[in-house]
Amino acid sequence: MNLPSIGQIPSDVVAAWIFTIIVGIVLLSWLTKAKKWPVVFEYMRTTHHRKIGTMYILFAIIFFFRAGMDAMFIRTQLAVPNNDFWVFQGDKYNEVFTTHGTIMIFFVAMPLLIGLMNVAVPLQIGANDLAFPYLNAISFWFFLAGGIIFNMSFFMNAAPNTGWTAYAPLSTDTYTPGPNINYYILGLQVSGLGTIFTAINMIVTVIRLRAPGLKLSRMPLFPWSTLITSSLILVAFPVLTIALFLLMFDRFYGTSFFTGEIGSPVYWQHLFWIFGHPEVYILILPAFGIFSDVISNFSRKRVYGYTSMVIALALIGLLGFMVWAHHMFTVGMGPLANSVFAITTMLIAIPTGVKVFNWLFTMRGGVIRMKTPMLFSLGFIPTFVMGGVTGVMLAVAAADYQYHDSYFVVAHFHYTMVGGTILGAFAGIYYWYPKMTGKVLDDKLGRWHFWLFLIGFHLTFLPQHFAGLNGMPRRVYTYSWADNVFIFNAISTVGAYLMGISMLFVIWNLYKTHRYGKKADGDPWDGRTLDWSVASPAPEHPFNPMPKVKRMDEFWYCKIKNKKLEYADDPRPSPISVETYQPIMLAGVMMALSIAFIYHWVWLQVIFGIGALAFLVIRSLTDERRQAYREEEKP
Ligand code: HEM
Ligand SMILES: [Cu+2]
Repeated sequence: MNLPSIGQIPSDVVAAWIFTIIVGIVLLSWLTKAKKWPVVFEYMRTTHHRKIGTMYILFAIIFFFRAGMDAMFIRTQLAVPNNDFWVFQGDKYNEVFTTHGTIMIFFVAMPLLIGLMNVAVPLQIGANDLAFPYLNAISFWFFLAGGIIFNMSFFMNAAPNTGWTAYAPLSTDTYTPGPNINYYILGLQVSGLGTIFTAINMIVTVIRLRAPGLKLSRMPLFPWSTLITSSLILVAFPVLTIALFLLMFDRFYGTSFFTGEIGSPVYWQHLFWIFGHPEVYILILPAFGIFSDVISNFSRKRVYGYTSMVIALALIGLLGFMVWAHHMFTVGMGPLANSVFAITTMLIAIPTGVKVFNWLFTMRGGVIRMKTPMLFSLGFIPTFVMGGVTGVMLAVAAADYQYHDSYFVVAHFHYTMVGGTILGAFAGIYYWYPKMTGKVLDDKLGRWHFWLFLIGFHLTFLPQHFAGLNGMPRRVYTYSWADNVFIFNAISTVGAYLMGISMLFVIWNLYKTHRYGKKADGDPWDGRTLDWSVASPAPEHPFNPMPKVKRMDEFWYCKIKNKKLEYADDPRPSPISVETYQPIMLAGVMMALSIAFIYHWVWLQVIFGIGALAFLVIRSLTDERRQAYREEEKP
């Protein structure tokens, strides 16, 4: 047991405690005064896809502010040479970039996209809910439990400090003996399990629950990207699970998978990147799906080259699994392996290029409306193209010896992750916000958000290419005047603050919209797909009666022909949503179990382990569907 004792705790942790306690008290008293507790309890026991999706997005935004603060600290420390900002030097700096990267990937980008899938996919395919609503609630609470476990580390002054990749041997107990990396392992393990469940849920939903007549070849592109992404998750995440288990065994039980005579740190790199590379496609493909639907909607045209769009999605997904070692050109795999991985990596540019041209052709000759979701989509195209170009540069194995672990890489992946995933998530949030809450976000404030964010983004990350080319390594907390990178870092820091300011417009927008915004009708964007044929916010049982689909964008063609959607007379029985506290309780048990592992409290491991299994048994013995299906099957 090595809990920190008062007196050795650095001032940033103390500040965080004080801040959190004050915010907690304010929040609790507001909930009580505004009589919001019934709403809280309703969301705690819900299994409804829209409510769960909304919670995913809400907590992802909270984590976005948390990891964004980390980014601000990093950038402030790096603003000028030889800087000494607050405590963020040395190992503290390692902690900050580690929590920043890990939280952004696992607890911001992933839940933003999964949240949007939850809200939109069932509505777009004419399903009344996901295939397994109960499992969906488990997924969500596991994500939140994992996020809380990971973030707790900071409050216990034990934040993980080996980078989001947790490279061995640094991450083994020889070099990082404290509980820090245990938080990383258990946090990702619990949330990863939730992600795997979501993938299963999405695949079954898209395959089984489409409205009658909505063939796969007529399905909008966001559900398509969800289907393909979920398949990637099902292959990639179990690899992460296994890698984390092996690392845990090395740390806890004295095995040596990643060190010693037989084990090797390079094994960790292979396992991590066999997961990690597909992971970046898991983050980008749903964003591609969102952009396709948004661009087609706001150009009043059906998406150009639909079939090639689907094939490109699938090809990117497939190639994504064949390129992981481009992260390892410098570990000494030899020229043959390096060449193979270089070539497969470059091949991905082809389907990606197809998609970019299809988006441009979709707009060509269209009636374009510049609403906020469309702005984010338009901002994405050139940004992502730049990220793609630097990606191909990095794929040149010989050149990568120069770029590797420099700020050039940092610039590259932020161009793809922020310029792709985050812009996509913003586009999706502004687009589907009426479906979540029944209100349309203010367009003017949305524009402010967009322009400040986009300008801030390029100011932040464009100069980092040059800092990298000038030799600035990533993961360093200071540099000197002689390094010739001051001006790039200074601009970068200004840009980061601009991005920070842009997020204040989101808060203002949420406040303004809910205080003064009017109620939206079901179809505020003059949409094409089935999600816009139901009320806003989406009701609990939206497709009753069930529409019948005879072509792509059926809803749109019915509108322009002034006809009503036709209805099917023999729809499939719908999944049954229940109200239950079991998922949140199970997630609580998983959290307690994780803490027992993090601090090696064996008795608690046994008790909470049994507790978790008990939930499995209880769930195996209940089946709320039996009764309901029997009702629906009656003639
Ligand atoms: C919002 C503005 C952001 C700023 C100003 C920012 C800034 C930075 C900086 C300066 C680093 C390098 C730290 C170092 O190597 O010393 C970094 C690392 C990283 N960032 Fe960001 N970032 C931002 C957003 C994001 C987002 C949205 C994501 C992912 C979706 C992300 C993912 C990462 C990852 C994975 C790392 C690598 C961490 C590591 O080296 O272990 N960042 N960020
Ligand atoms: Cu990669």
